[in-house]
Amino acid sequence: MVANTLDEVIIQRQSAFPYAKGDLSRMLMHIAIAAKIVSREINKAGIIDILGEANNVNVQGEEQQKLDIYANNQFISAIKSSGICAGIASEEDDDIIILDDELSRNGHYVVCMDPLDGSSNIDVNVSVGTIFAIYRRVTEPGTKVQREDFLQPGNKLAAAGYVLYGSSTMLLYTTGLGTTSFTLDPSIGEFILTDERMTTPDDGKIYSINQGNFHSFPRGVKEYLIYSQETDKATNRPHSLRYIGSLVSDFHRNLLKGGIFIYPETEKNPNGKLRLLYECNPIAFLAEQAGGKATDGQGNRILDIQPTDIHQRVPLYVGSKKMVDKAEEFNRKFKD
Ligand code: P6P
Repeated sequence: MVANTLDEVIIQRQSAFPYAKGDLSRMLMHIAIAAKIVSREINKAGIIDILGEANNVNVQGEEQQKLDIYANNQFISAIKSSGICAGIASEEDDDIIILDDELSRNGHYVVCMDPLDGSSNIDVNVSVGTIFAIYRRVTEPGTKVQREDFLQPGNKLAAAGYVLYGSSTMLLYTTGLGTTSFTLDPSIGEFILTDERMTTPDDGKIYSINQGNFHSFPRGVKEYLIYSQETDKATNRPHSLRYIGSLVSDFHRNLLKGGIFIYPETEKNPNGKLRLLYECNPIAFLAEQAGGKATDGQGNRILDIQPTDIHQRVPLYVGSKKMVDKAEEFNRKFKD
């Protein structure tokens, strides 16, 4: 049987898409094209002069890496060429990007994206990722998009996904009908179906958090980490801390093996570090669609949070349902 490519799966499922005019299909295919181009550049970054810092600082106050800018440009042009996206909110751009050509202005969708998340890891050859979230616009097609088109809760998402540039390049997406994964076969330039409907374990032994911030964590998080390091009588071993400082990589490992990723409030980031629109929401959507859970640690479902700013940050507790519940139990018990 011929292996299913991303395009084949998207088209086969098109009938299951709401508003199945093929728009969303086309958008996902264009995102996949940009992913292949960025993957090629990342995989030869050590050879060509594209590593290192671009002597620029983005809206987050973070040093922009040359590949950050390259990836941002590739995804913007690929999404724009789909002709159905009217605007983009990117981690790399202060404000929304209004696509105001005739075709785009009539587009029914907007995209929120982190074009290259974890990019500070590029120079040390640690996996990085692209994260995207697709909404139907709420303003009238034919007009310029407004910020309200982007400030929608994650429960309104039409689709979301990520590309993981790791030992292999993988693409995961969901339209609310389960989380599906593909692996790039660079020899034919196709994303090949890997898992039609992913399910994440209900429980696990892996916790992912930047332990270096321990002293500034809320009391409940500290107590949960102490609990996680105690030997589990059933298995006679404690949990394992796995953290490589690249959200997509840390999340993807836990999605497959079972685990929890936590980025809570810290002194430096009192609302957590990760951005709601283009990191937490898409990751939460993928997690829930694979049977996992994603909250802000205080019982609020990430996908129900009403955004107020395109670069808004929220605390993120995401992964195996029982582990998220356990961490929240400690937050309730040890409220600061
Ligand atoms: P810290 C990368 O910069 C990122 O946005 C995520 O990919 C990652 O999970 C997090 O920040 C790491 O942050 O504070 O632990 O270095």
